[in-house]
Amino acid sequence: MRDKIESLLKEINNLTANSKEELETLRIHYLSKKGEISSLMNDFRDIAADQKREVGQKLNELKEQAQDKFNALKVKLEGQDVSVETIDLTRTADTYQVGTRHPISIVRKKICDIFARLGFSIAEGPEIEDDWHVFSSLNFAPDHPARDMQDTFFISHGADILLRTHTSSVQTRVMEQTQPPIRIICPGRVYRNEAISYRAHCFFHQVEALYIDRNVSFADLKQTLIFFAKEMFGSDTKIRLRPSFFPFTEPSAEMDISCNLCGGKGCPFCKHTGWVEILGCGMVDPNVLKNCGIDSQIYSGYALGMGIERITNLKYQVKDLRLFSENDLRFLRQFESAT
Ligand code: 2NM
Repeated sequence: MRDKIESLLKEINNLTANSKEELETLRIHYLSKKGEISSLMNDFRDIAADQKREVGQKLNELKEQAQDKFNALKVKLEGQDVSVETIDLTRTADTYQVGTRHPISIVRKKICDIFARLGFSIAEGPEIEDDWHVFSSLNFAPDHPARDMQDTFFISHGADILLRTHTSSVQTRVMEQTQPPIRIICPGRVYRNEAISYRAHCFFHQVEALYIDRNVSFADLKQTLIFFAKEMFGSDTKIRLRPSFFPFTEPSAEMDISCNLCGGKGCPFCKHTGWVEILGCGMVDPNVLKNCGIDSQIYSGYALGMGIERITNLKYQVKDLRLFSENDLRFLRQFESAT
């Protein structure tokens, strides 16, 4: 029996296998229930008692070595065998499912970047505001319709706490806290009490710009508007200003750009006028400067405000405002390649 164990040990040490099938044949031959080692285990019962200890040890050694050898051959085969290789190093990598920027964020960033290049810095403030910062300081008359519950969301009526209806309230806060020169843009969400439809929502997004210094004139405003329009909509873009009215500016104007769909020739989008309205602007009313502690004898300024949704519609022809707040992935994924 000892000789048999010795010769098996030698045999097993010299084993090789070139395929999984070969290896399996070897496993059956040596390690299965009816294999060589099992049959030696059976013979072991008949061994003389005084030899059991020594032969038993040898037998265990053989079994362990056979198992180790088998495992080693298996590892070696799997490392070489291309048919079981699961990684194809020549394959194109999977694409990552990255998120997309929201169209409002894309356009807000573009607007802010243009003004940043003119030296404007970003200012932000609270969405929950008080009457002073949203209306009174900005020269809104006590009976102005915007103060009506029909138009504004009030949080507490007595204390005059409300949701801001424009980001001008941020500019009030900056004017109260800093002396000119002031050159800021205020992006943010604003709220108005409107019935929701494809063309109106109870919240939307604005960017407002404010520039106050000595000798700021309407000509400065106009140059800024021309620069902005060309940067935003392309260098062929024309602008036109129409007289308008806002409580916080005098004089006030609304700006149209040549329709960027038809190039000004006239199409259904611009109602065949060749122009589309994109923002309001004007020279800051001296009353507003006074209310915020700025000497209107020394300083003057211009301000302008635009709805981001409006600009986004122009750039991307979104037909229904509600798409901006529904988080429908079929809509949002269309902006995958935009920055
Ligand atoms: C607009 C149109 C015209 C505006 C005015 C001010 C402030 F605070 F300086 F008085 N901020 N923004 C303004 C002026 C906003 O939005 C259509």
